[in-house]
Amino acid sequence: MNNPFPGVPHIESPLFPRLREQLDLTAEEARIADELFARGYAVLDFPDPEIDARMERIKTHLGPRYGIDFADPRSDKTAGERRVQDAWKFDADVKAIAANQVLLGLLSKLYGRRAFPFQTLNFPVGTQQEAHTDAVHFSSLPQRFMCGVWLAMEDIAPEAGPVFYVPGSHRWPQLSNAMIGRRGHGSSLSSAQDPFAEGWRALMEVHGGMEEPFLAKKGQALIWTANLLHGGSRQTDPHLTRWSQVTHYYFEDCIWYTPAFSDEALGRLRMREPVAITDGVQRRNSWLGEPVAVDRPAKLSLLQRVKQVKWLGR
Ligand SMILES: O=C(O)CCC(=O)C(=O)O
Ligand SMILES: [Fe+2]
Repeated sequence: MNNPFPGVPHIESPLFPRLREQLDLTAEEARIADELFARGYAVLDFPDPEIDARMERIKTHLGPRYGIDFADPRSDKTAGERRVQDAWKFDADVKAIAANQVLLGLLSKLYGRRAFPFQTLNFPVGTQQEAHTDAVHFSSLPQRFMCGVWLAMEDIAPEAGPVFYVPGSHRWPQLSNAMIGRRGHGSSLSSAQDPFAEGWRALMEVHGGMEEPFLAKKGQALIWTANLLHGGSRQTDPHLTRWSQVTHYYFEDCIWYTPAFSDEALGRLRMREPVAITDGVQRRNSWLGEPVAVDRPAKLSLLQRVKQVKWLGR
């Protein structure tokens, strides 16, 4: 294929209008590609004939982990645990959804590199998170080889804190520590999103960004691109559930890292070592086909730790 920008996902490429003709897309694939390119997200029916049975089994299997009384319609569903991370490790249905071959084939085609799932999150209620991009958690070099797929495991009511997205925000700059004038490497934070929140709010104001809720039907999925602003609306009725699964995907032959703890200009990256859910094997970071050694944060020596404890104790 004639593509001078192989380091940019096809659906994010400024050359997409030309590349699109070379990708051999079905009508449905072309619709999804066009929406990802123009708006940064796309909605589709989850491509699995067994999806209904899987979703019901997941609710039964994971339900007891949240400490919520799901049987009582008047109980507060938001009072318990809000998520189970990486349930694919013990739940075959969560794994099957994450590793869905049709979706993997589609993402690989639309991005131009092989997709692999590396994290699942299962939510029984809304997350009520502020607008953020996933790129600040899960970035890649080259940039934007990451996406999220959110699956509605029931019909989502407006009062249940639906997911929202900001159409077109994927075209706004991808925020980095360099842009916000902050040093990342060696810093510690409880949230990788926090340092960027002010920047996103300012972009929203200046560009008139609109948070659109996704009032999904059970079995519908939403693909969002790495730099699309999205979040969880306020859940105004705590008696409702909002069952969903999010799977995060990376693409092969990239460096994967967390921008909040990195200073790209200094070559200091908090690299990730993702395990592919498809085969349980860790993927090696690579650059133009060659492996890249992981730059792990230095472990503190015993003396340094003693000093730190003393210091904190003062
Ligand atoms: O489900 C939601 O409310 C948003 C989840 C999300 O932002 C994510 O998993 O990346
Ligand atoms: Fe997110």
